[in-house]
Amino acid sequence: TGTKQDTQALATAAAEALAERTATATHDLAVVLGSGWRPAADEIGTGTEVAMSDLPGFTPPVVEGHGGAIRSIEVGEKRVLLLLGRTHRYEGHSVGQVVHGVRTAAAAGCRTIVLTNAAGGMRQGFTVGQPVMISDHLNLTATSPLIGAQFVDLTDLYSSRLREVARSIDPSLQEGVYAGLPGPHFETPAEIRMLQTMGADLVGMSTVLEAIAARAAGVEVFGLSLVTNLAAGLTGEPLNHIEVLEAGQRSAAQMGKLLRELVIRA
Ligand code: GMP
Repeated sequence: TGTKQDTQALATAAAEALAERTATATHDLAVVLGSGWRPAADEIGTGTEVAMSDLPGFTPPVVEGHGGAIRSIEVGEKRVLLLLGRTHRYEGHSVGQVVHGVRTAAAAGCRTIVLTNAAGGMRQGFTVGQPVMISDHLNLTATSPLIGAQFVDLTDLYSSRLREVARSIDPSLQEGVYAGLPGPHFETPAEIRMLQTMGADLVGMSTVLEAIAARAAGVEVFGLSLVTNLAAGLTGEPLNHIEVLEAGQRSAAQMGKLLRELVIRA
């Protein structure tokens, strides 16, 4: 993963390259679009796009549905970085690579980050296609981006202020606890029952490490899951990634509008 200085230097180099390529010295806010969220990008805005592979420290994602570009856009008064595609541990990448996008956004000046993801819903009443704000998480990846080492407080990691802002846009928005697992396999039904007992409402394979890295960098975090499927064992149907991407497609326009409004008011 490299030392703290190395990872910081790499993020700074990526931010500098990004500033040059987008002709924008600093950005205010970043949005990471997770599995299936890519179709929502154009609803948020269009602008100059830079391939992640052209920036220092980025690894092109290998899983379908995860792009690999950063778009610079203006939304209202804000200069926004849209990260189209993210790096996951299950692709064989290091924790440092997984959080490099977040560290780059912080180095580019972003004080706020919106982390979106596709997740399995575990709470009674959750339906496919429903957006759920993340109120807190269970980091079950058995690792941390801060190894090396830093003690960091994670109280109110998912900003209650930003959740309030989102509720002012859509008062019907629910919130829940996200369990972040390493993947790449989906859970067994027994694991889902365990996670429910542990207090989780949503389950996925991303976000938690990025949220921790963002907090360590002093960046305010908003997390938004799209329930793309009900978690393993809840419907009797097998799970697959295609279903996850299709659920994203169907909700893209609605999710894009919500994100755009959130970015304006954040
Ligand atoms: O389809 C897999 C992708 O979507 C991964 O990147 C996961 O983060 C996310 N995902 C969607 N539904 C689920 C689920 O039920 N369980 C887990 N672990 N990940 C899910």
